[in-house]
Amino acid sequence: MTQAVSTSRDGDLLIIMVNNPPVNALSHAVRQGLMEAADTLEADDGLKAGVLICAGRTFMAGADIREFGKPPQAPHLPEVVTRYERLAKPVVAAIHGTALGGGLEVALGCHARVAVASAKIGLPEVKLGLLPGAGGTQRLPRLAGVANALDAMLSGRHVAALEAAKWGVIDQITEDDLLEASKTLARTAPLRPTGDIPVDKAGADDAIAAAKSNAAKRMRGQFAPTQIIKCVEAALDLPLEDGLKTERALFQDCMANPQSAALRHYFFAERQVARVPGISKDTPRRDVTRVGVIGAGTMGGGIAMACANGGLKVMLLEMNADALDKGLATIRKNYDASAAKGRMTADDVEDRMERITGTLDYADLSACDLIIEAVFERMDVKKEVFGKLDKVARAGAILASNTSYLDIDDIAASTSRPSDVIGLHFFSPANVMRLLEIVRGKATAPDVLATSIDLAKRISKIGVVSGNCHGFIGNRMLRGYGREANLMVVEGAAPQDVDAALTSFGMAMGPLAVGDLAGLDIGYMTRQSVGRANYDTRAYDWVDELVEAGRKGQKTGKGIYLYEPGNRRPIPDPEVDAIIERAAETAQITRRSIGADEIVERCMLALVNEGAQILDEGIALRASDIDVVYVNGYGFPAHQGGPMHWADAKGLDWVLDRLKDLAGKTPQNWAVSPLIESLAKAGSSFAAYDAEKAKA
Ligand code: 3H9
Repeated sequence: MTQAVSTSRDGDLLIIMVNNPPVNALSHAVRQGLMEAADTLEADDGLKAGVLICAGRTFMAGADIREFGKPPQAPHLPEVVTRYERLAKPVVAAIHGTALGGGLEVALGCHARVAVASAKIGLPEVKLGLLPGAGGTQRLPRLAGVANALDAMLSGRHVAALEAAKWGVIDQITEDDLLEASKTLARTAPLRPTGDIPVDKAGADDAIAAAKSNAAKRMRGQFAPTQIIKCVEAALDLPLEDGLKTERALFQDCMANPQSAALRHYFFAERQVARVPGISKDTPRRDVTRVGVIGAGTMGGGIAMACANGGLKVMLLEMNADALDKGLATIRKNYDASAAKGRMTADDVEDRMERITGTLDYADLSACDLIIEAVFERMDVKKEVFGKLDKVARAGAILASNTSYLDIDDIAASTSRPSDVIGLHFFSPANVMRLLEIVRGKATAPDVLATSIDLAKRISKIGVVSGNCHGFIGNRMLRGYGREANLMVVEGAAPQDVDAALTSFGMAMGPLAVGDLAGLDIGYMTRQSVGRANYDTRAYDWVDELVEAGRKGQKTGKGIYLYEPGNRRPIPDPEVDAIIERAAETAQITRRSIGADEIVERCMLALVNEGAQILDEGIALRASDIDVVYVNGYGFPAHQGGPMHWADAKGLDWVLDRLKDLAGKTPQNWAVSPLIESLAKAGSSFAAYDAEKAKA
């Protein structure tokens, strides 16, 4: 018997205990141990049934993702599940924590399932670019019905035990001792192999059609969802054994698809971000229960909501009563909209609103443990606010700026306590977007940083630590990306072609439509302040002409595109085409047709080149952090893994070649990153660079 699985006798029952911290993933040792336990149960005539239970914080949370990509070792998971299903004695799965992926598939192979009320089940393989490959696509529809099974497998969501019980997946929910309840059921459980239950065909066609349309709309460009639907069709049309064969073949296809490698990279990337050199669980933290937010506009209001959602008390400060009332009313309207969609109850709305208090007086911030300013993005304004905070904030309070570009050290210098100052860069809408860039200034104290990393988790954000530079990680990288997108328009691509190429790649929105959404006047003002010598004027002169003609984007009903009242759908405008053509003539550019591949390539290479520079300078701790920033803050498709993973997947030697080619044509726009040069020459990758750094 392996250490990961142990067995013990309890009268005529065999208790099979899995113990493979941290999440009881089904590694080779666990699969082997489960097979041996099945042998023991079968061989001993004194044993009538089994209970499969897990030690630690959770039931098995799935196959061991770290084993993927390595040569598979028998026994394989599908065999383990079938072995349990076909045992001549019933086994009850005792579920606590999360029974996910392969873990749930093993439970489905058991003959009954008991769960504690707090348990959750799910088949999240789609989030790894996979499908449930150990019978889940065949057995879940048999127990839960086709519609519920498709919902679970396409969303990958965690389904609460109570809901799963309604679906027929959990046989019993217990408030008492899980092992005792499972033992009692095991003594009476019928031998009912899930695979022998016929799939209910009523309503199945409609469920399949709805899933196909949902996948086409919401999971555009993703490979796994279509394969999942094919498996469910097989469950409906074929006997179990053939359905399992179809599932196996399509699972292998998913595994071989680059999207799965990208999503697996992304899974581990998200789990790396909180690891910051010099910060450990022993680093002291400051208590945060009261948060001050300065500015009740879109950003401040969203930050206040995010904090209130995380259970914090918020003091929201504005300059005048009108602005404060408007800000509070918007917050209530947003909560009411969530309640109307069934995402929260009316009581939740009142609870959250009670946590937010408005004020016009800086003195009311004196009790706050953390104060986040979200005022106008200008250094003199920020400095004035921090000067005031320095006077009213209690000793030890953390003073944070939501600036998206400005120098945190410069802001900190306007206080007498720079070690308490940090950047907390939220993304709009701040109550929705998951990314939080945590900007560490040169004086930021370790406990301020550690507290901010914890805070991100508390308010359900993914906090990525960044060094201090203009635009930090995310916005700094946008510069080259935006330049290339705009430049290609003058060179010959229509705005809608540029946007379509990038949305087909998987970006949530094209860069030109994003410009219209954010307001073209913002970039215009920045260009006016930095001066024409400091950017490629060919890329932006046509946009400046639009702004000067009053076309500032969605807010004026027209920008790069036209907008019908109340509709955000961009409509190409021939007037804009004429402006672009004139701009090309003035810049003496001979327009040419530009394909989608070139559009994606140039935009991605611009991101990667700047990303590498950011990495080299130590602004980002690791390449995978940059990927997390782009996926969570900029609509980058997780199934492409993030810009740095995209580069690795292409190969850094290819990336270097392409960058050199671009630098040869427009040297002023492309200074090839020395890090890319050295990694490419060594035949290395960003992933290997991260791994080396982690070892050091
Ligand atoms: C599958 O099952 C395929 C089958 O259908 C077919 C096979 C043929 N493997 O997230 P946390 C590590 S696909 C290996 O911070 P939490 C994780 O990296 C799988 N390692 O904890 C981290 O390590 P470290 C389907 C795993 O409490 C540590 O555990 N299942 C795995 O916030 C703690 O993780 C899934 O996709 C794994 N499966 O959340 C479930 N899972 O400390 C994936 C976790 O070194 N897992 N680790 O950084 C999760 O969703 C969450 O981890 C879970 C716990 C909800 C379980």
